[in-house]
Amino acid sequence: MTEYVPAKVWTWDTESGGTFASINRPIAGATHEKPLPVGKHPLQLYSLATPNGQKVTILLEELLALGHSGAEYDAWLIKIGDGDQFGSGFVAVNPNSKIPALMDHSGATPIRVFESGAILQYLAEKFGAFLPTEPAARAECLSWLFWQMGSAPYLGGGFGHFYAYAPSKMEYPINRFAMETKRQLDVLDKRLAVSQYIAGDEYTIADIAIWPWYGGLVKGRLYGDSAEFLSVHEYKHVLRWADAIDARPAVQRGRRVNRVSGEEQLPERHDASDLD
Ligand SMILES: N[C@@H](CCC(=O)N[C@@H](CS)C(=O)NCC(=O)O)C(=O)O
Repeated sequence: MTEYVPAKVWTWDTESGGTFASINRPIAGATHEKPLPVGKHPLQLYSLATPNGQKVTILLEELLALGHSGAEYDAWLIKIGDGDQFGSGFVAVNPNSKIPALMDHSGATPIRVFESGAILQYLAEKFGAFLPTEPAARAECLSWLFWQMGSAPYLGGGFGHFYAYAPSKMEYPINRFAMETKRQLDVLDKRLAVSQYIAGDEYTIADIAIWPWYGGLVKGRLYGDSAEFLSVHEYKHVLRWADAIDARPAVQRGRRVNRVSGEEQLPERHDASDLD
């Protein structure tokens, strides 16, 4: 194999290959005019059932299960493989062109929220649920929420990308990101050995943020044979926690919203009955 020698200045003139190569580009902003649809509920979600997308639909379904009828929402499908995230309407809600993105039309002026962690915090504060108010418990919850936001890109963009999506298998990046992913799983395992949920005795937005990624990983739902490759059976406290969250009815509902592959697909959700 010939060694890659970087040019003095990087230019966008080569096809990188691999899954998602067609949507990757080094510039931001809209590529085409496309307004977003708006449904009947105050909360309008534009998303896809990836782990980042599932965080928000799980929280919304949990809020509805608690009786917060104001959390009713329309969930519109953003097909990232087709470049919907580069439409003008979507870019106006999220200048970073990534799902999930939320519009709250409940007040006099619509509010946009992007970045899944910010959306979780916004909704938890709006409805006063799944985010403790006592300062120490709140700090613990937000610390783990931000831990997830900083850590999961090493799992998804690092390990998952090179293990499952890159055009060829390369030992150096797979080794580096497998090591980091296992370190992160051990962080969670040690925490969950002494705590029922991530932030303490209560189920919070920290669990909702972390579960679709790390729960999905130990349940064997991400990146082909990665569960075996990473020996996820070693993380028994993570497995205990992942199973407990998996069993929650709102989690099972939230996971299905905006799903367009596999079983129980539900491209859009506009009413609770769509999931029944
Ligand atoms: N930090 C962001 C990450 C969102 C993200 O990476 N979304 C992916 C899908 S999971 C996406 O929209 N990718 C489309 C693209 O990269 O063009 C968040 O948590 O909301």
